[in-house]
Amino acid sequence: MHPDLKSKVKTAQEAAALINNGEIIGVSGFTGAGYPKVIPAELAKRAGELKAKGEEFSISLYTGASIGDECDGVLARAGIMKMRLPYQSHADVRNNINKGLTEYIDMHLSHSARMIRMGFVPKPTLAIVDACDVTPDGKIYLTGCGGNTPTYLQTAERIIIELNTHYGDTLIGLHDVYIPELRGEIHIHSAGDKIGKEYVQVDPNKIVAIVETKLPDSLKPFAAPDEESNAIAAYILEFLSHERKKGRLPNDVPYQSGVGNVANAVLGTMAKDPAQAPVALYTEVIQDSVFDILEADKLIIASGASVSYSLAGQEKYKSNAHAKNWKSKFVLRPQEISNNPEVIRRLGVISMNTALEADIFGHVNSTHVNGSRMMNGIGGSGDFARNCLLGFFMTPSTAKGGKISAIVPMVSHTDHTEHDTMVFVSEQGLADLRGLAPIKRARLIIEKCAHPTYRPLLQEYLEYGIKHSALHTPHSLDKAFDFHKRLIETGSMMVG
Ligand code: 0RQ
Repeated sequence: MHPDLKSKVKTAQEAAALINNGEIIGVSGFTGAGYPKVIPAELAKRAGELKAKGEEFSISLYTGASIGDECDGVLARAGIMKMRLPYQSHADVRNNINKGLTEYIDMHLSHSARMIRMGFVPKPTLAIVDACDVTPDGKIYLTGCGGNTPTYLQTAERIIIELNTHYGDTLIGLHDVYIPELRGEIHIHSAGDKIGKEYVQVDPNKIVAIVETKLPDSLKPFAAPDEESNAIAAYILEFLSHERKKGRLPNDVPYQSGVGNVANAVLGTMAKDPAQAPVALYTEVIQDSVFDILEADKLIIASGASVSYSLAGQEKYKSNAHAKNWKSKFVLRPQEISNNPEVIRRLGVISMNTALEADIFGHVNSTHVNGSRMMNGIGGSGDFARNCLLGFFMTPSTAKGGKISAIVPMVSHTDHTEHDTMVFVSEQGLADLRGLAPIKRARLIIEKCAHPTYRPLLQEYLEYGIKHSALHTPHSLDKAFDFHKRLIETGSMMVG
């Protein structure tokens, strides 16, 4: 290591001692990839010691999206996370948010970096980033995520680097770091286009500490797809093939796929389908299912904001990165580019995201249980749903062993309005709502997507509305939340 950098090498404990009460910390990390892993635990320890002496200590935490337990979990359990943005999916963070201990700003993932650069929300005072390499003149090579890291590095006054050797040089060259001008055009015309640099350039004087690590991203392996996920995947693939036969869908449009087991199953099924042509991904999260597509020789390119691989997936990637030149198949971008409305619309992306609940008129709740309890956040689902060429919302028709219907009369919180949703899919079937007025949409979604147990109740609600309300969107406000009320009162949306 160059002497200028060597002089900045510190232990995690020494680095944590540089962090002050009230600091706004912008960390690298997106969907469990590329987040700091050793400094947060030392920070939690230090905060505990300060608090024991009666001193105040709390921080605000900005990320790309959800991050691992070593950062989100540790800081949440230490009770020092005063504020959090723009997306999380950790049980301890979620609990603190829902207890009112952490203020949460749930944002479209493409919005956050620009809002920070513009000063609409306060800039971070400190950036802590996981990096593969750093040079004396301030070139920082990121690990598994683009995220909001370039903006945090650009706007923070001080930088701490966790220099992580886990991925070796296998991620170097994947990044395309580009921060758009306010009114600048983004010259991406196909999923693999590169328009930026392989590194983030910073003023090296801002780097106050370098902490060496070799820890992997601690992502759990995906469960083997269950019957419901496989059924949803099959409906989507059949529909895509139907649309192509009708001449409504070009073969070469890229895919975005959300997080989780269902999304993973869709891509896995795609890889196994002999009729499936090679695919490009213009997505946010690249998950293990990409390996199925690669191994089936069907991956043109995977562009995303992160490579969120399980531990086994990380090893698989590393051993093939050079040996099979898998490096050439990936592009990692800042999330304001991976999720950019201009690019998503230009490329004509096919988008697939999971809904928590949807209503009969096509509105989607992705975030709030019973309209009030935060689950994870909107993430990138809105960036893609509004701007895609063809958009799917997928969900099993019931949750919690059948006690909750995913199709309800009126969503208890709206993340995606009827104007931003197109096709709904559950294990029961697929409803293509494009070009349909509300009553027709409602009939189709009840028939195709609702679970048979809840179909009569939903039909009853619709017919009551048709009798008693205006006939554009026949809601009955006195009954709209009966499903949710029953759930709160009895623990189930079922009657009796
Ligand atoms: O609860 O964990 O206690 O078993 O929600 O549900 O079915 O396992 O599905 O993991 O894909 O999560 C919408 C939350 C779905 C996720 C959501 C309960 C259910 C289970 C998880 P348990 P599943 P998933 C790309 C795009 C928003 C962001 C987004 C999400 C748990 O996909 O956060 O799309 N999406 N980003 O039992 C109460 C309901 C429920 C319910 C399911 N109606 N009421 N609980 N559950 N439906 C990624 C990024 O942007 C980074």
